[in-house]
Amino acid sequence: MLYKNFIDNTKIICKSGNGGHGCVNFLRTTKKIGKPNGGNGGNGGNIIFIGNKNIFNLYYLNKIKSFKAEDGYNGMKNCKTGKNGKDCIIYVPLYTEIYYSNKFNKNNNILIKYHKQKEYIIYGGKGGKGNNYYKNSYNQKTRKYSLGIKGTKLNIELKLNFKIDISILGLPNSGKTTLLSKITNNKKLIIDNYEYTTIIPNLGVYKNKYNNYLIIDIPAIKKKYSIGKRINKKYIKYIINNKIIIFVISIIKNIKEYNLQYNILINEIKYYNIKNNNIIIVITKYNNIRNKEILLLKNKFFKKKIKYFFFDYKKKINKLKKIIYNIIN
Ligand SMILES: Nc1nc2c(ncn2[C@@H]2O[C@H](COP(=O)(O)OP(=O)(O)OP(=O)(O)O)[C@@H](O)[C@H]2O)c(=O)[nH]1
Ligand SMILES: [Mg+2]
Repeated sequence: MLYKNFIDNTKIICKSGNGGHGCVNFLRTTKKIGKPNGGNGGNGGNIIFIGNKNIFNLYYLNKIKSFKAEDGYNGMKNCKTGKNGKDCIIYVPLYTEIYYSNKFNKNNNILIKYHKQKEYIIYGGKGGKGNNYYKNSYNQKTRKYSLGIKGTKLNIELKLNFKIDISILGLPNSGKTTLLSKITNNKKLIIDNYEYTTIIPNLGVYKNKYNNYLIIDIPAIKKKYSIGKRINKKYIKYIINNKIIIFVISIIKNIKEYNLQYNILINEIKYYNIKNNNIIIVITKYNNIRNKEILLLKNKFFKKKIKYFFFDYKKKINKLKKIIYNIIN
């Protein structure tokens, strides 16, 4: 099963609301037509972007594609101003970059950095004036009014530019997504006993008592290609400058598999010039490996001062969390 939910850039179309029209009306007292009393139109709704720390994805925006704020209401008699149109509020993840051009500036670029940051990207059209507005001592019976100004339609590009704290790398079916689900307590992730189940990164939040950390499960490193062609280039940006990289290595038949997979993973990150002193090795699927061999591996880690964790998906991962905690805090 595929879990296609991670979209990190998208183009959407947004339109602010039209302004309501001004109203032409006159006060009616018995038979006489009295003074102008047509009200102004309401303003059209704005397009507003708001940062939200609980969203990590542009998936829904990418699905909807087109956003429109409400039009302002027309003015009414008795000098009543029409209601303003409702704003269209678009919630985006932190570190979303918003690109758009308008008549004032060709290349606008706004970065959403914090929770609840509010950016008015397109203002709604102003409401028109009613004839009450245009009356004056010379013209007590004016029928003059103005139309509301039309809203503005813009193409807007959104790009996620967030910083990942921890990335999980490994070969197909090694248990990367299972590990992410354990660290983040997210049971909704798709875990399956097939290779390349994850084809688009899964993103999660690892919470400890001080902070939230973004953690990413990168689609498996392909086995066959040559070095530097196994991690999809477009995911490299998520692995650069991480606080921690976790290598998930499954040893099913014997511990020789460890060296084989470790070399693939380390060569790959070296190829992309990714330097990280905090690599944690997580060993999975070692149920059939004899204790003697496991001890050998543990000795090797100890001698080389490698941080490691033997993962059993049925058990708690407190020890791993402690290792992560000691590095990050
Ligand atoms: N025995 C054992 N099975 C595990 C362990 N971790 C994961 N599995 C199983 O291995 C299979 C693959 O797990 P995933 O988490 O989907 O592996 P993945 O690395 O994300 O796989 P891809 O996304 O396809 O690359 C699932 O059936 C898991 O239940 C483990 O520590 N021991
Ligand atoms: Mg997976």
